[in-house]
Amino acid sequence: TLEAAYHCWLQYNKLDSSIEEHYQTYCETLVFLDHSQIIQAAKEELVQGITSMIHPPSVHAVPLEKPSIVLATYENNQLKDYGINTTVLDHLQEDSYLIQTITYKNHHTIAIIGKQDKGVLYGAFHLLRLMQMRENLNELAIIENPSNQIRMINHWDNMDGSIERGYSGDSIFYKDYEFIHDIKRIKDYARLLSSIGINSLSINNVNVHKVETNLITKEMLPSVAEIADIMRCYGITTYLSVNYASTIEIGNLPTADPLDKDVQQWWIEKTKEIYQHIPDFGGFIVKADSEHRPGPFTYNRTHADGANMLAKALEPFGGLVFWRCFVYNCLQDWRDRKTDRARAAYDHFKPLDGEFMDNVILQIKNGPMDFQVREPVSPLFGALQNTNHVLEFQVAQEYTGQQKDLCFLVPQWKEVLDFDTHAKGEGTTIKSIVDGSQFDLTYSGITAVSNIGNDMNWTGNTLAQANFFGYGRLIWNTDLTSEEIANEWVRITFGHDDEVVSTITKMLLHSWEIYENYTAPLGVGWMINPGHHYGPNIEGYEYSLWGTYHFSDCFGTGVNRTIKDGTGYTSQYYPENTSLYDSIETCPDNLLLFFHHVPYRHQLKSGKTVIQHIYDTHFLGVEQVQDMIQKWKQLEQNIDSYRYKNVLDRFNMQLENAIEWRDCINTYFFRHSGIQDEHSRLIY
Ligand code: GCW
Repeated sequence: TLEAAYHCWLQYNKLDSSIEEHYQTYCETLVFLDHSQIIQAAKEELVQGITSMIHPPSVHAVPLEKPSIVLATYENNQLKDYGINTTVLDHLQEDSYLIQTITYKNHHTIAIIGKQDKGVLYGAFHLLRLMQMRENLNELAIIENPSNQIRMINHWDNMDGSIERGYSGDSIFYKDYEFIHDIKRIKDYARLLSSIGINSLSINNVNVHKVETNLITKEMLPSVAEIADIMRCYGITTYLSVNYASTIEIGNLPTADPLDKDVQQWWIEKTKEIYQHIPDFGGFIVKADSEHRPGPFTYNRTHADGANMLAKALEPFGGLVFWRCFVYNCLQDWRDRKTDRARAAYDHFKPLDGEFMDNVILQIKNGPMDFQVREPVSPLFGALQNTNHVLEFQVAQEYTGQQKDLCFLVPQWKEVLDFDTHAKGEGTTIKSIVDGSQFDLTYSGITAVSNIGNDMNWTGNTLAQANFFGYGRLIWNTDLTSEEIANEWVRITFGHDDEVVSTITKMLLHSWEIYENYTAPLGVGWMINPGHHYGPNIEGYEYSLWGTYHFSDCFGTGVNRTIKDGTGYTSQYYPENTSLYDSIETCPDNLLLFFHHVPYRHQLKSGKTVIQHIYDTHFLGVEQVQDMIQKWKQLEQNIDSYRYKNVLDRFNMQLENAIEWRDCINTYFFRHSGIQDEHSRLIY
């Protein structure tokens, strides 16, 4: 139903009587031993959830001699009476919590103890999730401590209401250059975010255009504060993307030189003003000197100069600067074979390691290019050792099917997080770098581009809710498996019918591979329509300025990024990975064309030639989409018609897209190579 689509994984459907009886013992009574705005949110959520799953609970503020759910922060004195040992929380992160089943004065009791009130809220959501999952509650002994300290989402919303790379309607925050003030929707969004542990949110596009530059003025700050007020109740800190050249655009200064005294003073005053409106304001996100955005390069200053200037202004308030490393030459000449866009982030930022203030956090995309279906990891992870940084993923499916095609990205993100950089020897995984532990970073974590909009179901394709959910769950606990996350999402979103659960879980888990099968092959990327980035256009970017080429000709295809006779990009990794990728013998098949230019008859490790692999995967990809559609149709009776039809419509678009990709790619490579398909299938 529409309701189910809207509430995503917080539907709280009525439980069947057998399980209801089991939960009833605990759920009659809620006891809140502490009080705060955030605990109020936990209370509302538990009351709402339990009321709709079972029946309305009674709510109290003092211990009762009855079965109950009791909630508190860990320093609460009354916990002694309950005999709960909370010392495990001493050394855990501020967002940690425990959930324990105990006996209190001979009564069954579930205790949810947060290190702070945020932990109480996370614990409340956790308990509700256990109930949605039909788990037994009799012997709970849960200790949760988030893997990452910063767990963020970045919006690319513009104030005209559009969303850059948005595939699910318009902004929930803005319309026609005004704030919408839809408090109910924003609150429901905050609930979704905090239920999966997100604690930081930036609410406008990193490309800060004319009107949005004014978000930090007294005219607009009250409306930003209104959003921050809602987010605060759910433990979420609000950030803004700012225009690096604000001093010129709105400050009446002739320059944005970071070493200019007036520029520095302007930001100091401006920041003070922001904190008068939003006392717990998070700070700024900055895209500078990238894709025509202004930045310190104009004044011959470094990115450290630029970032530190803003960091100084924010420092007295504990504010942070997220400074993006997506800096490259977007006006490249395609004839220039020396410049390699993949090298850019490392070349710009590695030399600056250690020069940034402590409240600057560099923000690095997972790969060196731009959220392609398959890329190696950014070599900056492991290279930066003295600078705080976060990893940036893209939940929005810009290059992975735009929420028409199904592409569950958790498996991709896991590959990134589990990648061994070898920075400090074997086992220096990316997840252990971005969680701050390897290099003892003050600030660290993960951020991502949002995939939500004002569509009724938030994400366009209802199945794309799994990426939103999965992102939060994974960055909270980077050891969860893709299977666990997919299974959990399907059950709490579509219920527990065996066929539904197993069919949709399998679809999710295979969908990335399927998408890869029918799109750009073997890690080469791009080959999409310029501009909107949906559908095939093999040479769409081949003679353009963007640095995204594949160099296919009648002999072969792929980008030579080796040390000997390529761009030398491979040298940006630690030796183990440099040699892994540099040698054509050891380079993994799925990244072969990212690193090497090879003849079409080059033999892959799979035993197939490159050309035959291209044909085979593209025929297979379309068949796999057809198969998913068949399987989805078999679920018609078990899924409400609104969501059934929403997904079926998207699958039909995906099939059209996959066929177009298959035929364009196969035809292109057949015509360029002149090599026949071994199975003589139809190629045009
Ligand atoms: O992926 C590219 C997108 C741009 C985006 C840019 C960035 C917000 O195509 O739309 O701009 O990356 O990350 O800054």
